[in-house]
Amino acid sequence: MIEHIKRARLRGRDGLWDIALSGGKVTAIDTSGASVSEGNVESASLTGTTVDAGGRLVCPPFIEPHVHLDAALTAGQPEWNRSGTLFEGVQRWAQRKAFLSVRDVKSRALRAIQWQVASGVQFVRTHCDTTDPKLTALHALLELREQLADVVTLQIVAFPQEGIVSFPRGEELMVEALKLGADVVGATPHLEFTRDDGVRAVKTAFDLAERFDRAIDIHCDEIDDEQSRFLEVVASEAHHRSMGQRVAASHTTAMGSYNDAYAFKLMRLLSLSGISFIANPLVNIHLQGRFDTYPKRRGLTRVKELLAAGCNVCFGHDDLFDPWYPLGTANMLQVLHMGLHVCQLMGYEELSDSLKLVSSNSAKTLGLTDYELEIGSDANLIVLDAIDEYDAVRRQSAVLYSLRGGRVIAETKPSSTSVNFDGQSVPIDFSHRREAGEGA
Ligand code: 17E
Ligand code: FE2
Repeated sequence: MIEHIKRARLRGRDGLWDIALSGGKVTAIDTSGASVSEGNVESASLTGTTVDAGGRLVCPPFIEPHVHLDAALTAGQPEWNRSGTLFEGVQRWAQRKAFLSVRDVKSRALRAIQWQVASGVQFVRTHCDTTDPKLTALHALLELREQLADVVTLQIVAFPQEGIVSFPRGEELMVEALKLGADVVGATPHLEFTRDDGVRAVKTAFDLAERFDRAIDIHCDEIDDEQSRFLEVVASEAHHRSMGQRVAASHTTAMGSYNDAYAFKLMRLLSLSGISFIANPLVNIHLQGRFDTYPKRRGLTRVKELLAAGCNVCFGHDDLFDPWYPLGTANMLQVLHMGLHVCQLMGYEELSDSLKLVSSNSAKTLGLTDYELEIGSDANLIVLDAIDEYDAVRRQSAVLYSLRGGRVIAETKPSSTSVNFDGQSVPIDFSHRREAGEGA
């Protein structure tokens, strides 16, 4: 068990800090009397019950608010998604789904969770396809949720990939999934056969959430069709039922195609409703725009505008080497990096304040309490190989240590690189701080 973290940098605070941990909680955060040399020369280290952060950034853990662990690591089985569309992904997954076993799902999901934990994630919301009469994947993920509770908090969404209304016994399977213990109610209104079916699916999801006292996370308008308008239905249901704090709209990529007059009108309802948004930059930029020639749409929701309107927005990875996405290592800084580019959130303040998109904002979306690094909160934190937030984002810094309840659950040794210039070996430090007085 770690009892002290020395010489830590903290978000939103100047200087260096010492953090005391005891009984799985943060018990003190005090100004450190010590100093640290500038740059990347000193690294973090662990001796006995003390982590010396060496001036590295210490934050609450990363959060994965949207992933499909049931499908993780199945890309190419039995066939690759060659068109790169969401629709071929659904078709390829249906082929693979026919061969699921509890063992198969558990071993793939476990591997994916290990990758997540290795890059500092400790809270995961996973979707789990309920359009399988046996609910095999759900049984597997429910077992993992209990078995891995020490290292990761797993929320499972009952996710009807092929529809609540359009799939045979779709609603019954959702009910069964919730009775078995799924944490969150999902829906896929834009994939239902008709507009009316989509509206019915959304209302059914809200009814089920009320009946079983669960949160809601809807795959909503994940399509480039500018006429896909289920988000207004989700937001209005959330508003009328006063459920916004427990509702998330995932993807909403059609918002990137709406005309500005409609988007303006919609924005008021979105703010009023208090719902959260999850964009999935890696997967949205890959799957959307596939039916366009040029100009080709980016297919991401209006992240910048939603943030400006005061809405809560966070980023998810969505897929790890599966029918919808052939890459991925579960690193949320890679997700963030893509999102900042595609959404053009590249101003200085936007970059220096961007970790919230994979941490604090995600905590709000998932309804996590006790998440921030404060006295009295759980001793869950990560030590990043970064001198500040901006540095972490620019370098996609490694997580040197991940602590859960004060216990080290992941560790990465920093790599070192040098160049040979003029016969001299020069150690390379990719971190960089703009010096006062430098430049204009
Ligand atoms: N299913 C879906 O409908 N949309 C996605 N982005 C994934 C699965 C990954
Ligand atoms: Fe998804």
